[in-house]
Parts: sequence; structure tokens; C-alpha cells
Amino acid sequence: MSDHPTVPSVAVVAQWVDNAVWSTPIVDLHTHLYPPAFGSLLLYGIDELLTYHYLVCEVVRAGSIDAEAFYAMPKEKQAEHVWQTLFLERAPVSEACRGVLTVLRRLKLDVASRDLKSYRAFFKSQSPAAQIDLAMKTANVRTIVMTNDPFDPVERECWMKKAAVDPRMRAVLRIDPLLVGWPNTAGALSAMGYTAGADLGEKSMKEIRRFLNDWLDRMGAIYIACSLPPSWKYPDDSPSTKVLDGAILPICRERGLPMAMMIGVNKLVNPALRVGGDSLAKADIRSLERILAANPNNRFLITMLSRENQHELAVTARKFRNLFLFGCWWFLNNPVIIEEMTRMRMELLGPSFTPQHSDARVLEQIIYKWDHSRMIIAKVLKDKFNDIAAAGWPVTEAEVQRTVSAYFADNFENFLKAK
Ligand code: FIX
Ligand code: ZN
Repeated sequence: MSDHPTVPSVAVVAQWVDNAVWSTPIVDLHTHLYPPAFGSLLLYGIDELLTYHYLVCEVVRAGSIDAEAFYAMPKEKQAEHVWQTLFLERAPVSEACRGVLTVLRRLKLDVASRDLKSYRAFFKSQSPAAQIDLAMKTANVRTIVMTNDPFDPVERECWMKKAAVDPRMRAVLRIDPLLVGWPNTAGALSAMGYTAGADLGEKSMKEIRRFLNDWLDRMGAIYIACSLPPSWKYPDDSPSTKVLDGAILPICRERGLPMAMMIGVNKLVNPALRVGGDSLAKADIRSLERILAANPNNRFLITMLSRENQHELAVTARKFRNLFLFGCWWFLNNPVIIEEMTRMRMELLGPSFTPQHSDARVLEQIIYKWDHSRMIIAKVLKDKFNDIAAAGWPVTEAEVQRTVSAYFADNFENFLKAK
């Protein structure tokens, strides 16, 4: 029997990929989820799923009532209006509508009944802790990385009173106001006991560093994060460059922490839609190149919001090893774009990125966001492994598993550990 390894068939490769993709637990590196002890910050259940800001935008477009009238209704009535308008009166074919149906199906509820009352009864019967166990098990997610904002008084209170954090959840220090909120941020910081003026001189910078260290310690944060507008430039004479260079990047280097920058969001283009009112535009890839080149000892987790930025971003990742590329963020988290981005990234970067994060705001969304992405990642991976098998490469099941583990968890966890 020759010990020369053989090339597996297309069908065998496909089976190996499906087995690995569906059985490998996920580290979800960016979400807006919280442990039960954080109270109202943790959103779960059918009424929260139906009033997700993606669906609010879609139901307001449907036209019978405007955003103001929608938000004037109590949550249950909002959910009933969405159910009636987007599911019963129209076909729920949008990705956000389809996601609700996937959640119901995977939680073994009777989707065909279309009976909102029965869905409500199920979710009401679940405690938050039980729902977290069920959602993580159903989604096969082993770690949930949060977004933790000390500028939010409700969340700040949870941290100050040492509210219990689920060990499967990891904290991230989110600091947008330090970059894009001056001079108002000066007031917010001084209310927390940090005297940093909008002058951003050395004394202020020292206080901002103290704020960062205090909150990184309090949260045990695994990275620092921010979102940035399409207009973000680096370097320039704006507060964002001053605070990045004078406080955030030095602290990240001292503590060996990555900095996540999510670039391209135009905040509140329609304020009436509230958290759903943000949009996007193409951002400046040259600024990203410059911050990566100027800070070789900093590590950056990067995602961009505009589809038009994706190819240049993937090429930039080829040029800078301190750029860790992740996710199909927000308006990119749709099958047609996830497939395009994942194919392009695999072709340009091989196994060296994290293809997806859920960005879940409602607990059960991790079920649909990961189901839908796993399907697409599996489809692309089958093509990629069969392409090399067709060239005579003896693909192995272990090699497929190693690649999927890298995409779903190992790349990110190794990047966190890297020095
Ligand atoms: O800045 C962010 O973390 C964004 O992901 C959110 O603000 C956004 O509302 C969202 O949840 C997108 O999926
Ligand atoms: Zn987010």
C-alpha cells in the first residue's frame, strides 16, 4: 500500500468542511451582549428581536407610521407592528426578517404557526441565564466578546457595583467619545473624576491615560475599541490623532493590548431612527496605512463599513502584519456581500483573518447570524479546498479542521496573545 497521500474526492472534502464548520465552537469577537447581572442592558426574546434597529428601519420604510410614532408605542406594540407589517402583510425576505425566522426554527418553535403569542410565551418562560446557555449552545458560540462603554451611565453603574460577568463573556473598553466627542468629552470625564480639558495638553493626556488604565483594570478588557467616521484622518491636528498618539496607543503598547478601529460610520444621518439612524461612507485607506506604518509595535483589529473599502482593506492587510482583519460589519452582514468578501479575503490572505463577528445586540441573534455565516463560509471553503485538491494537493481532514479553527477562534485568540 503506497504511503503516498491521496487526493480526496470533492464529496469527501465537502463533508470534511461541513463537519468542521458546524462543529467548531466560535469566539464571537464583537457583540453588544451583556451578562444577566447587567439588567436591562441584556436584550433577549421575541419583542427585542422584532424591534432590532435593522427592522425598525425596514418597518418605517414600509410606510404606515413614521419613526416618531413607532417609538411612541410601548415595546410590545412596536413588536406587533413589525410582525404585522414585515411578516404577515409582506414577505419576510430581508436578512433581518429571515434571521428572526431562523431563530424561531432553531429554538424549535412552530414557525408555520406565525403565532406571535406562542413565541412570547416561550421566551417569557426562560430566565436570562437559561437563555444565554440555550443561545450559546444552539449557536455553538463558546466566547462572547462584549462592547463596554464607561461613558454610558447605566453600564458604568454595573461596573462600579461590580456586577457579575459571565466567564464566557469578555470585556472590551469602548472609547468613541475620547476620539470624536471633544469638547463635550471633557465634561463627561470630569464628571467621572478625570480632569482632562479640550486643550489636550500633557496634563489632560495624563488624566486620559489614568482613565484608560482604571477602566482596563476594572473591566479586565481584552482590547480597546472605537468606531470612526468616514472622514477620519491620521495624522492630523484633530483630537483623535492627539488622543491616539498621546494616550491610547502608548497604553496599548504598555499593556500588550490591541486597538480595534471600526471605520466608516456616519452617525445619525436620520436622528429620528435613533440607534438605527446611522449610515456609512467610504473611508480613507491612506490614513489606515499611515497609522499602521507609524505604530509598528501596536496591533490593530480593523473592520470597515463600506463595501467600496473592502478590496483595498484586504490588500492593506497583506502589507501590514499588525493589521488583523475581521468581520462583515453591519450593512455588509448580508449573504451576497459576506460571500464576496470571504472569497476575496481567502484568495488574498489565506487563513490569516477572522471572517465574521455577529455584532449581536439581542442575545438570540447569535443563532441566526452564525448559522447564516457558517453556511456561506462552508460554501467558499469547499471551493477553496477543492481548488487545491484539483491541483493535486492531498487535502486532509485535519488540515480542514485546523483552517476552520483558525477562522472561528484561533486567529483572534493568538492575535490577542501576540506580543
Ligand atoms: O459601532 C458599533 O459597534 C456598531 O456595530 C453598532 O453601533 C451598530 O448599531 C450595530 O449594532 C451594527 O450591527
Ligand atoms: Zn457593534
